[in-house]
Amino acid sequence: MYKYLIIEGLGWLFIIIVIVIVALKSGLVNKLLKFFKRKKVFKTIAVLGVLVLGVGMVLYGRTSYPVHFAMPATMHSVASDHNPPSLPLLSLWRFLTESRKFEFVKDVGADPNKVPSPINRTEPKTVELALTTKEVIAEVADGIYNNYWTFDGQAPGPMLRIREGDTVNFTLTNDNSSLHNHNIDFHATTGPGGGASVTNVKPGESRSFSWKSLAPGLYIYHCATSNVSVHNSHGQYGLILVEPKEGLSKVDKEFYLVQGELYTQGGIGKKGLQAFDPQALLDGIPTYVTFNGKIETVPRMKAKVGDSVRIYVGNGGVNLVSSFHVIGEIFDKVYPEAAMGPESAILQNVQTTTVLPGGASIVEFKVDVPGKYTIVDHALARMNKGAWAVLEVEGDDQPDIYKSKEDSNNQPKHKIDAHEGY
Ligand SMILES: [Cu+2]
Repeated sequence: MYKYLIIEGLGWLFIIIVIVIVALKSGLVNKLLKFFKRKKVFKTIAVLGVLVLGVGMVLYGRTSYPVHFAMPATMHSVASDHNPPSLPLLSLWRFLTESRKFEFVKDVGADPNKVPSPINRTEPKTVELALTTKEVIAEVADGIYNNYWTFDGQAPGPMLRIREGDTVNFTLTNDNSSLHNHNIDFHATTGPGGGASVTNVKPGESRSFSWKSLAPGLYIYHCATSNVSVHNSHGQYGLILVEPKEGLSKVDKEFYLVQGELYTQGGIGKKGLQAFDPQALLDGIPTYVTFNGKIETVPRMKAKVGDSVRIYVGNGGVNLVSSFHVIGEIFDKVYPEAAMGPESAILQNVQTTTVLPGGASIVEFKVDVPGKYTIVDHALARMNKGAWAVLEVEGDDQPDIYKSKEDSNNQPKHKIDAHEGY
């Protein structure tokens, strides 16, 4: 993953060598040396001194440091949030020297099929849950490496599932290899920080707390260690479903998708290890927008014609509101903002639904026609940044619902749905 940095460095070295050789051959260096020899040393120092003073005054005059809302120094480099803050170069040095401890995760993207089984209990109980915060290196896409901060080595963290009224005994462990402190804020938890105030863990530490789930719904959990947006934009978010007492209707397939954002110094597609870009984070312009942490390479969500499908959708943020849409489908049912309860609205026949940063939604639909269905944030430029996943539906054609009027063998290639271009 350092290959591209080395190639770039060698490139600059070659360019500098050529410039130096040209400068020597053309006599430019000699002219400069003669100039300084002819003048007295004092004058030279005075000229340079005035020059440095001038440049310094210009830079000082142009820079402002508003006391209360300046970007924290801790955000200036790839390894942030040290306490006390360290200089960017020191942070970078620490990352380069200590990141060798990081695990290289082959596939950091959470599997959308990994949804915990429905809860069949009719009574609440005490459940034990645990997560481990871990900083890892993994690919966003082929050859593009990122330093992810994760729950359990994946982004998003594992989907959790409990029942309304359950009491949760939760333990957060921070892996030994971490460079940063972490904690967890469950949006399903009622209490200060959603648990963040009692789960701050240094590398190698564990902390536990218990909480009672008071309200059903689908909730984001995320790291809330300062600077929170930095932790979230490194991949520290996930979903917990609090099933209502009466349970949810049975469906054939359940999937787990969480939208997220990555901010890298290298532009989109730049290969090699990418440094974090705090300015892009502040500007709200992510380099990558992902479903389940990275760019999908093969469709992982599969269903059969006639299946009823439920997708638990979250948005880890931190900046973008998601316009969640499945191309070629209509949601039969949406739990807007993942709200649940007897007085809660359930929407029917919806094309696109909102998933707010730090929020969630539940969509349900029956798949009627075979084919590939691309799932997107319908702010479609984000597709070009990676915000898509594919649901593959197998089964017999359903000409009553959908058929081409052309002979399929004679169809020109460009008429084939561009989204099918795997
Ligand atoms: Cu964190």
